[in-house]
Amino acid sequence: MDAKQHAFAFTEYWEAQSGISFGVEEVLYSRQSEYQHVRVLQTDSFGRLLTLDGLVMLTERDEFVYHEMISHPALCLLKDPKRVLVVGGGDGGTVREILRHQGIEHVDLVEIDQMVIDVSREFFPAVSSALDDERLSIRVEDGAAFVKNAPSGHYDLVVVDSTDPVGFAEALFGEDFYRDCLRVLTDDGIMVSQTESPFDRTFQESIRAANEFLESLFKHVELYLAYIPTYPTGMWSFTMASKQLHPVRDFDATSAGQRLAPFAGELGYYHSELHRAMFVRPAFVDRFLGRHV
Ligand code: AG3
Repeated sequence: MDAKQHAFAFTEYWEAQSGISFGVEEVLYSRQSEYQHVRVLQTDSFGRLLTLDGLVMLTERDEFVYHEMISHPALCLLKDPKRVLVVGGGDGGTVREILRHQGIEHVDLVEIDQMVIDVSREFFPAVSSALDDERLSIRVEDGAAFVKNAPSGHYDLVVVDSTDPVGFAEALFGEDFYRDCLRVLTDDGIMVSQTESPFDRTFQESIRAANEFLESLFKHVELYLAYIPTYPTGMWSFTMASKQLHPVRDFDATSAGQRLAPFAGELGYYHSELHRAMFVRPAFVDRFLGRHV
């Protein structure tokens, strides 16, 4: 096979010399913002790639997995969600999914870095397509500070679409932040956070600790998995923390199917039958969470 030669390969290193590489056909954008280095690369395999400080945030080809899976499970579990807060996620992929739900009245998107929003609008039109929706308010500020000052009992759902727990994003995996999330949620509200890869040794301990702390605050805490080829190790986790509804036992697949019906054909990953299955975790994941199997 004739491999096309590219100027260089971009690699996100997971540890030492191991990672995932992409052939780069063109560097479309590369600039330092106030917070991080923002890059857009045209790859040979996954379309355009957005990186922040050298970490893969999204690619055109597999972003649907992450954005559907961080949004729809909780929205389909909730009885009648109306108000949602998204912390991070300035690229707009998460709000695009949330705003597909007709019952949603208002979404607050709190992104710390204006450059992420601007770059997504310019280079990822299919990801940022809902950023001008009239039900959306965009605030460019620190997410942890925003939640601290937000009114109690206001949101049905808080989605934490953050980068890795290092530097300024570390607060979004911390106890104070989780306490504030609990407070701003309605009585049966839900928080969903991206929680890294269970295979990745760098974050295993912080994810386990975060899970344990959430269990002291919320009635139900359940981690679920999705397969995201361009994130470290390809196996990714999300954590759902719920004040009332059990993520699996209170899930009604029939009403979820009806809720999804108007746009089910546009979804590539999540569907009502997947919901229960995604909470069934491999043994090593349950073990690291301290759940006995
Ligand atoms: N949020 C980033 C998930 C963390 C990826 N980590 C990594 N590549 N090391 C994705 C933003 C998409 N809205």
